[in-house]
Amino acid sequence: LAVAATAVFVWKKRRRQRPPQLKYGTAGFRADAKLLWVAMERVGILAAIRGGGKKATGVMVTASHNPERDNGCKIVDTDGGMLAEAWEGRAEELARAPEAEVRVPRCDDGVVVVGRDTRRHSRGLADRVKRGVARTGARVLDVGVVTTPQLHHCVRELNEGAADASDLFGYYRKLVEAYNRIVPPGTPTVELCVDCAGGVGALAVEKLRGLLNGLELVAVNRVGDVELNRGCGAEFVQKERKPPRNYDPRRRFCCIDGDADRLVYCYGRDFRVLDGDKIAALLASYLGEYCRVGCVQTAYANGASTAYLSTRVDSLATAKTGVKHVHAKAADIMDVGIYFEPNGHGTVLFNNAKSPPERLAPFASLANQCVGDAIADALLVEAVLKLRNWSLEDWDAIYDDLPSRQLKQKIPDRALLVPDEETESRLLHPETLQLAIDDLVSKTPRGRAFVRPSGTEDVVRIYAEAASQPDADALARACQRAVA
Ligand code: NG1
Ligand code: ZN
Repeated sequence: LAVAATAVFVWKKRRRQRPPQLKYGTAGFRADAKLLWVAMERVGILAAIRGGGKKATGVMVTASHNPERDNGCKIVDTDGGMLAEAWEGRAEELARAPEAEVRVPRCDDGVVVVGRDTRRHSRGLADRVKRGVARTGARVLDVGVVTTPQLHHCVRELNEGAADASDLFGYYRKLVEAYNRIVPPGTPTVELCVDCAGGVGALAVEKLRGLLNGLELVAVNRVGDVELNRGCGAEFVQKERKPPRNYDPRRRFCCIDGDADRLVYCYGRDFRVLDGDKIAALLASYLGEYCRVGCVQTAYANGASTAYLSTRVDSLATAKTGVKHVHAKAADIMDVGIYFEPNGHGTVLFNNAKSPPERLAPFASLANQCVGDAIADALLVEAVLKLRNWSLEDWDAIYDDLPSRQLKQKIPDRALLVPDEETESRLLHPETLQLAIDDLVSKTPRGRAFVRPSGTEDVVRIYAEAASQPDADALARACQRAVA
């Protein structure tokens, strides 16, 4: 009896315990995988509730470009996009609540599509999500190891009436057909090495091999070749400006991240990086010849790209950091809204999807309309380069990046830094820190700098650009000292 009583006591205590107080950040919950077990089950419940017992929603278990030890999830809304911001608070409440306080409604006719990346703990965490979904009575559609954009695609397809999108056949067919409509057969073949960061993107690259006119994709840094996102992938290359592992300057290279929603290109022995800003510029300059184009950037966009775009697009806007913010603005701008964060996350939205100009129709099916998709974006870039008959050097030469530097600084409580709501490029608090940054900027030729708390890592991000690299480095370091 005493043993049973102890067991009941322990069980009751556990039910009253608060799980880790996670924050729904820039792109969902993200933390050390060990902290996520409870949250994942709650996320399953929330996703089912969001579907309202009728529609499909999705949960992708991934921590994207973060180190292997981290994990997280991205909740996919009924339209195939990211979870509506208004629901983030509810997701937080549910993830943080003691078990005894969780009320689980019935969502019998809903479907939650569950996918995961290649991390060791992703399968177990996805099982937790499934358990949460099952508690609501909704059906789980497990699509296994997929890229984040593939999961978004599945959700959208299901809600648009597809019987089953889980084999991804429709996803690949759409890409191949659209690309091959732009690039005719018989076009001389270009080889493109895709640095897959040791992640799931390699599976998609393999699927497309041999199917694209004039383009042979080669997966480099496949699952198991390297540790996920370490010394390779889009985040490493864009932030560190260093060649990824297994880089070969004689071959054409692009780099994607751990869940294949970011893309940057790189080339040469002097290692030049063509980032998301340059992808946006390439696509805007081409599409702008046929329709009215708008672009959305974040404060991290290189000043030279902003100057280039400002004279070439019909509308240019700045949004807060994070895809959900740039995506929303791009969906509301001109016929075609292009957004790319410098880190390579972006896409082209065809806002009058019913009637894009004839010539652009295949671009409208190639570009992922839900979220940034590294694989689709690489095909867009390759198609435009072929149409223009441009090399990577030609593309790179459209403008010269201003020298810039990004740093991170860990502080005891990054929530003390409150940026402005509009673009997150100024601090409202602490005012003294913003004044110190203003002072440093004013002393730097062509200087620009800002700091903001990251929404995906426990750090403060520091960005600086200036007329010369030493000046950009010095400005970034001085801001870092001011933050620390
Ligand atoms: P945070 O950690 O909030 O800066 C990062 C990226 C965003 C976005 C999200 C989601 C930078 C400077 N920030 O957000 O652009 O991609 O991750 O993945 O690259
Ligand atoms: Zn990613």
